[in-house]
Amino acid sequence: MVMSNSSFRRRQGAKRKPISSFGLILPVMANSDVKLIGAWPSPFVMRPRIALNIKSVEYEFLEEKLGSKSQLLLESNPVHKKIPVLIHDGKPICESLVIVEYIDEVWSSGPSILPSDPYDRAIARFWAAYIDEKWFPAMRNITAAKEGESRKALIEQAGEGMVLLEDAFGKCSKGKGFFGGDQIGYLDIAFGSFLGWLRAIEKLNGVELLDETKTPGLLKWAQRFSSHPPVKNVLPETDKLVEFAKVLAKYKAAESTS
Ligand SMILES: N[C@@H](CCC(=O)N[C@@H](CS)C(=O)NCC(=O)O)C(=O)O
Repeated sequence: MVMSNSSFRRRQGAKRKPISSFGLILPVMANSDVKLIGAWPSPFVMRPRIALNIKSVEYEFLEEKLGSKSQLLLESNPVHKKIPVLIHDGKPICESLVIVEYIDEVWSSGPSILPSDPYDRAIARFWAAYIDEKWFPAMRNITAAKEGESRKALIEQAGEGMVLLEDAFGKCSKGKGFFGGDQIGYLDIAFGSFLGWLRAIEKLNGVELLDETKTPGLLKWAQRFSSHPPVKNVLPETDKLVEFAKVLAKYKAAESTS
Protein backbone atom coordinates (compact mmCIF):
# COMPACT_ATOMS: atom_id res chain seq x y z
CA MET A 1 0.00 0.00 0.00
CA VAL A 2 1.22 3.49 -0.78
CA MET A 3 1.12 5.83 2.19
CA SER A 4 -0.59 9.19 1.86
CA ASN A 5 1.70 12.18 2.06
CA SER A 6 0.41 13.18 5.47
CA SER A 7 0.88 9.74 7.01
CA PHE A 8 4.30 9.56 5.36
CA ARG A 9 5.26 12.90 6.90
CA ARG A 10 3.98 11.80 10.30
CA ARG A 11 6.04 8.63 10.11
CA GLN A 12 9.13 10.48 8.94
CA GLY A 13 8.72 13.30 11.43
CA ALA A 14 8.13 11.07 14.44
CA LYS A 15 10.83 11.32 17.08
CA ARG A 16 12.03 7.76 17.21
CA LYS A 17 15.26 5.90 16.88
CA PRO A 18 15.55 4.71 13.28
CA ILE A 19 15.53 0.96 12.89
CA SER A 20 17.42 -0.50 9.95
CA SER A 21 15.93 -3.12 7.66
CA PHE A 22 17.87 -5.63 9.76
CA GLY A 23 16.14 -4.58 12.98
CA LEU A 24 19.24 -2.88 14.44
CA ILE A 25 18.77 0.34 16.42
CA LEU A 26 20.85 2.97 14.71
CA PRO A 27 22.27 6.20 16.11
CA VAL A 28 20.19 9.26 15.19
CA MET A 29 22.29 11.78 13.25
CA ALA A 30 22.09 14.92 15.35
CA ASN A 31 20.99 18.22 13.80
CA SER A 32 20.89 16.89 10.27
CA ASP A 33 18.13 18.54 8.28
CA VAL A 34 17.06 16.45 5.30
CA LYS A 35 14.35 17.42 2.83
CA LEU A 36 13.45 15.79 -0.46
CA ILE A 37 11.56 17.68 -3.15
CA GLY A 38 9.67 15.16 -5.23
CA ALA A 39 6.39 13.58 -6.24
CA TRP A 40 5.12 10.06 -5.46
CA PRO A 41 4.78 8.79 -9.09
CA SER A 42 8.28 9.83 -10.22
CA PRO A 43 10.67 6.87 -10.61
CA PHE A 44 13.59 9.27 -10.26
CA VAL A 45 12.28 10.43 -6.88
CA MET A 46 11.85 6.82 -5.73
CA ARG A 47 15.63 6.36 -5.96
CA PRO A 48 16.67 8.75 -3.16
CA ARG A 49 13.65 7.67 -1.09
CA ILE A 50 14.83 4.03 -1.22
CA ALA A 51 18.44 5.08 -0.50
CA LEU A 52 17.35 7.17 2.51
CA ASN A 53 15.29 4.22 3.78
CA ILE A 54 18.27 1.88 3.44
CA LYS A 55 20.29 4.27 5.60
CA SER A 56 17.35 4.84 8.00
CA VAL A 57 17.61 8.60 7.49
CA GLU A 58 14.54 10.60 8.44
CA TYR A 59 13.51 13.28 5.97
CA GLU A 60 10.73 15.63 5.08
CA PHE A 61 9.05 14.84 1.77
CA LEU A 62 8.03 18.05 -0.01
CA GLU A 63 5.62 17.08 -2.79
CA GLU A 64 5.40 19.08 -5.99
CA LYS A 65 2.00 19.37 -7.70
CA LEU A 66 1.39 18.32 -11.31
CA GLY A 67 1.52 21.38 -13.56
CA SER A 68 3.37 23.77 -11.26
CA LYS A 69 6.87 24.14 -9.85
CA SER A 70 7.47 25.51 -6.38
CA GLN A 71 9.79 28.44 -5.80
CA LEU A 72 11.95 26.12 -3.68
CA LEU A 73 12.37 23.72 -6.63
CA LEU A 74 13.21 26.54 -9.06
CA GLU A 75 15.78 27.94 -6.64
CA SER A 76 17.23 24.53 -5.74
CA ASN A 77 17.56 23.15 -9.28
CA PRO A 78 17.82 26.24 -11.52
CA VAL A 79 19.61 24.30 -14.30
CA HIS A 80 17.11 21.48 -14.98
CA LYS A 81 14.15 22.56 -12.77
CA LYS A 82 13.41 18.86 -12.21
CA ILE A 83 12.70 16.59 -9.28
CA PRO A 84 14.20 15.03 -7.22
CA VAL A 85 16.25 17.52 -5.24
CA LEU A 86 17.72 16.56 -1.88
CA ILE A 87 18.31 19.47 0.48
CA HIS A 88 20.79 18.51 3.18
CA ASP A 89 21.40 21.15 5.83
CA GLY A 90 20.23 23.81 3.36
CA LYS A 91 22.43 22.59 0.47
CA PRO A 92 20.69 21.27 -2.67
CA ILE A 93 21.85 18.18 -4.56
CA CYS A 94 20.23 17.38 -7.93
CA GLU A 95 20.00 14.36 -10.28
CA SER A 96 18.66 11.14 -8.79
CA LEU A 97 21.78 8.97 -9.18
CA VAL A 98 24.07 11.75 -7.97
CA ILE A 99 21.80 12.00 -4.90
CA VAL A 100 21.95 8.22 -4.30
CA GLU A 101 25.76 8.35 -4.41
CA TYR A 102 25.75 11.35 -2.06
CA ILE A 103 23.48 9.54 0.43
CA ASP A 104 25.78 6.52 0.31
CA GLU A 105 28.85 8.66 1.02
CA VAL A 106 27.33 10.80 3.76
CA TRP A 107 25.47 8.19 5.84
CA SER A 108 27.08 5.02 7.11
CA SER A 109 23.95 4.12 9.09
CA GLY A 110 23.09 1.21 6.81
CA PRO A 111 24.62 -1.10 4.23
CA SER A 112 26.74 0.38 1.42
CA ILE A 113 24.83 1.07 -1.78
CA LEU A 114 27.70 1.32 -4.29
CA PRO A 115 29.81 -1.84 -4.78
CA SER A 116 33.12 -1.71 -2.89
CA ASP A 117 35.12 -3.04 -5.85
CA PRO A 118 36.06 -0.31 -8.41
CA TYR A 119 35.33 -2.56 -11.41
CA ASP A 120 31.91 -3.59 -10.02
CA ARG A 121 31.20 0.10 -9.33
CA ALA A 122 32.09 1.03 -12.92
CA ILE A 123 29.85 -1.74 -14.30
CA ALA A 124 26.94 -0.70 -12.07
CA ARG A 125 27.29 2.92 -13.27
CA PHE A 126 27.49 1.75 -16.90
CA TRP A 127 24.18 -0.14 -16.68
CA ALA A 128 22.50 2.65 -14.73
CA ALA A 129 23.42 5.05 -17.57
CA TYR A 130 22.13 2.53 -20.16
CA ILE A 131 18.83 2.26 -18.27
CA ASP A 132 18.35 6.06 -18.13
CA GLU A 133 19.60 6.90 -21.61
CA LYS A 134 18.36 3.97 -23.74
CA TRP A 135 16.01 1.55 -22.02
CA PHE A 136 13.69 3.87 -20.10
CA PRO A 137 13.07 6.33 -22.98
CA ALA A 138 12.02 3.39 -25.24
CA MET A 139 9.74 1.94 -22.57
CA ARG A 140 8.20 5.30 -21.62
CA ASN A 141 7.37 6.19 -25.22
CA ILE A 142 5.45 2.95 -25.91
CA THR A 143 2.19 4.37 -24.51
CA ALA A 144 2.42 7.65 -26.40
CA ALA A 145 3.41 6.04 -29.74
CA LYS A 146 0.69 5.52 -32.31
CA GLU A 147 -0.33 1.96 -33.25
CA GLY A 148 1.92 0.61 -35.98
CA GLU A 149 5.58 0.38 -36.83
CA SER A 150 6.97 2.97 -34.42
CA ARG A 151 5.14 1.44 -31.43
CA LYS A 152 6.24 -2.04 -32.46
CA ALA A 153 9.86 -0.84 -32.74
CA LEU A 154 9.75 0.70 -29.25
CA ILE A 155 8.32 -2.51 -27.74
CA GLU A 156 11.07 -4.50 -29.46
CA GLN A 157 13.74 -2.05 -28.28
CA ALA A 158 12.50 -2.17 -24.66
CA GLY A 159 12.30 -5.99 -24.86
CA GLU A 160 15.86 -6.26 -26.23
CA GLY A 161 17.00 -4.00 -23.38
CA MET A 162 15.36 -6.36 -20.88
CA VAL A 163 17.32 -9.29 -22.33
CA LEU A 164 20.58 -7.30 -21.97
CA LEU A 165 19.63 -6.46 -18.39
CA GLU A 166 18.82 -10.13 -17.69
CA ASP A 167 22.38 -10.95 -18.73
CA ALA A 168 23.77 -8.06 -16.64
CA PHE A 169 21.76 -9.38 -13.66
CA GLY A 170 23.40 -12.81 -13.98
CA LYS A 171 26.87 -11.24 -14.03
CA CYS A 172 26.41 -8.53 -11.37
CA SER A 173 24.48 -10.66 -8.85
CA LYS A 174 26.99 -13.53 -9.06
CA GLY A 175 24.19 -15.98 -8.32
CA LYS A 176 22.76 -13.96 -5.40
CA GLY A 177 19.35 -12.30 -5.10
CA PHE A 178 20.13 -8.72 -6.14
CA PHE A 179 22.32 -6.85 -8.62
CA GLY A 180 24.19 -5.75 -5.48
CA GLY A 181 24.61 -9.36 -4.24
CA ASP A 182 22.94 -10.19 -0.92
CA GLN A 183 21.81 -6.57 -0.43
CA ILE A 184 20.04 -4.20 -2.75
CA GLY A 185 22.60 -1.85 -4.25
CA TYR A 186 23.03 1.00 -6.72
CA LEU A 187 21.86 -0.87 -9.82
CA ASP A 188 18.91 -2.44 -7.99
CA ILE A 189 17.80 1.08 -7.07
CA ALA A 190 18.51 2.54 -10.54
CA PHE A 191 16.52 -0.16 -12.36
CA GLY A 192 14.04 -1.15 -9.64
CA SER A 193 12.69 2.40 -9.37
CA PHE A 194 11.13 1.81 -12.83
CA LEU A 195 9.34 -1.42 -11.87
CA GLY A 196 6.05 0.30 -10.99
CA TRP A 197 5.98 2.06 -14.37
CA LEU A 198 7.11 -1.07 -16.20
CA ARG A 199 4.11 -2.95 -14.79
CA ALA A 200 1.77 -0.03 -15.53
CA ILE A 201 3.03 0.20 -19.13
CA GLU A 202 2.63 -3.58 -19.55
CA LYS A 203 -0.97 -3.26 -18.35
CA LEU A 204 -1.82 -0.17 -20.41
CA ASN A 205 -0.42 -1.65 -23.62
CA GLY A 206 -1.11 -5.37 -23.23
CA VAL A 207 2.59 -6.23 -23.55
CA GLU A 208 4.87 -8.40 -21.42
CA LEU A 209 8.38 -7.06 -20.83
CA LEU A 210 9.18 -9.09 -17.70
CA ASP A 211 8.79 -12.57 -19.03
CA GLU A 212 9.15 -16.12 -17.68
CA THR A 213 11.11 -17.38 -20.69
CA LYS A 214 13.18 -14.34 -21.78
CA THR A 215 13.86 -12.74 -18.39
CA PRO A 216 13.36 -15.42 -15.68
CA GLY A 217 16.06 -14.01 -13.39
CA LEU A 218 14.66 -10.46 -13.56
CA LEU A 219 11.13 -11.72 -12.96
CA LYS A 220 12.14 -13.25 -9.62
CA TRP A 221 14.40 -10.29 -8.82
CA ALA A 222 11.47 -7.89 -9.40
CA GLN A 223 9.32 -9.74 -6.84
CA ARG A 224 12.20 -9.81 -4.35
CA PHE A 225 13.00 -6.11 -4.86
CA SER A 226 9.38 -4.91 -4.64
CA SER A 227 8.78 -6.62 -1.30
CA HIS A 228 12.09 -5.54 0.25
CA PRO A 229 11.40 -3.38 3.38
CA PRO A 230 13.14 -0.15 2.24
CA VAL A 231 11.30 -0.38 -1.09
CA LYS A 232 7.78 -1.63 -0.53
CA ASN A 233 6.23 1.60 0.74
CA VAL A 234 7.94 3.63 -1.99
CA LEU A 235 7.00 1.68 -5.14
CA PRO A 236 3.39 2.60 -5.98
CA GLU A 237 0.80 -0.03 -6.84
CA THR A 238 0.40 -0.68 -10.56
CA ASP A 239 -3.27 0.41 -10.67
CA LYS A 240 -2.46 3.70 -8.97
CA LEU A 241 0.17 4.43 -11.65
CA VAL A 242 -2.23 3.36 -14.42
CA GLU A 243 -4.75 5.92 -13.14
CA PHE A 244 -2.04 8.56 -12.84
CA ALA A 245 -0.88 7.81 -16.42
CA LYS A 246 -4.40 8.58 -17.66
CA VAL A 247 -4.49 11.87 -15.72
CA LEU A 248 -1.05 12.77 -17.06
CA ALA A 249 -2.04 12.00 -20.66
CA LYS A 250 -5.12 14.27 -20.33
CA TYR A 251 -2.99 17.01 -18.77
CA LYS A 252 -0.40 16.80 -21.60
CA ALA A 253 -3.14 16.81 -24.26
CA ALA A 254 -4.73 19.93 -22.71
CA GLU A 255 -1.32 21.60 -22.43
CA SER A 256 -0.48 20.96 -26.11
CA THR A 257 -3.76 22.56 -27.30
CA SER A 258 -3.53 25.61 -25.01
N1 LIG B 1 17.94 12.87 -14.96
C1 LIG B 1 17.02 13.33 -13.96
C2 LIG B 1 15.59 13.15 -14.48
C3 LIG B 1 14.58 13.74 -13.52
C4 LIG B 1 13.21 13.92 -14.18
O1 LIG B 1 13.04 13.73 -15.39
N2 LIG B 1 12.24 14.34 -13.37
C5 LIG B 1 10.92 14.62 -13.89
C6 LIG B 1 9.85 13.95 -13.04
S1 LIG B 1 9.82 12.22 -13.32
C7 LIG B 1 10.66 16.13 -13.82
O2 LIG B 1 11.00 16.79 -12.88
N3 LIG B 1 10.03 16.67 -14.86
C8 LIG B 1 9.66 18.05 -14.91
C9 LIG B 1 10.11 18.71 -16.18
O3 LIG B 1 10.63 18.02 -17.07
O4 LIG B 1 9.92 19.92 -16.28
C10 LIG B 1 17.26 12.56 -12.66
O5 LIG B 1 17.75 11.42 -12.71
O6 LIG B 1 16.99 13.13 -11.59
